[in-house]
Order: sequence, then C-alpha cells, then structure tokens
Amino acid sequence: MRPTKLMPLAALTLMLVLVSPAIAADYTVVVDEMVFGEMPAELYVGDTITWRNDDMFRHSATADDQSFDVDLPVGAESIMTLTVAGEWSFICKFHPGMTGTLVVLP
Ligand SMILES: [Cu+2]
Repeated sequence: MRPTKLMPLAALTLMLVLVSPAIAADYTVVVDEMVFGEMPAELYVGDTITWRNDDMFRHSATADDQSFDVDLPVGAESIMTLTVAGEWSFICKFHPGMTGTLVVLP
C-alpha cells in the first residue's frame, strides 16, 4: 500500500484522539464536623464537585480570591462545574478556620 493512502487515515485517527473529550468525573465533598472532607486526588476541567453539608451549621466554600463562593445551608448540596484550571485556597466564610485547597488540572 502506498504511504499516501495511509496518511489521511492516520491523520484522522490522530485528530480523533486529540479532540476526544476526557470523560468528566463527578465527585462529592462532604462538609461535616466543622471540616471539609478530603478533596479528590486529581480534578480536571469539566469535572464536577458536589458540595454537601452534613453538619449542623451553615457553611460555605469560598475562594480566597472570590472566584467561587458556594453557600451551604444545613443539609444543602451544591454542584460546581470546574471550568478553569488552577489552584485556589478556600475557606468557610462563616468559620475561617475551615480551610481547603482546590487544584484543577487542564
Ligand atoms: Cu463553616
């Protein structure tokens, strides 16, 4: 087979590999007993985090730079889609001793 016949197929295959979106994952971070649950080990753009407040107090997940501010009344759940890669420190604005770090990979 002549190499020229193979080229378009190879190029197409490569393109499909490059443009195939990664499968987005959904994670839950439980807030309870005045602490944020463990953050998922690897988060990517497109993944979602469901913040769930199982505690008896109202909490929030609020980025230090205010790029996100998730209000979490008692018993509430809030889904956040990760749209940007980066690293954010966050706190609960009602209890600033509650801290966490969100790392999102491209
Ligand atoms: Cu709190």
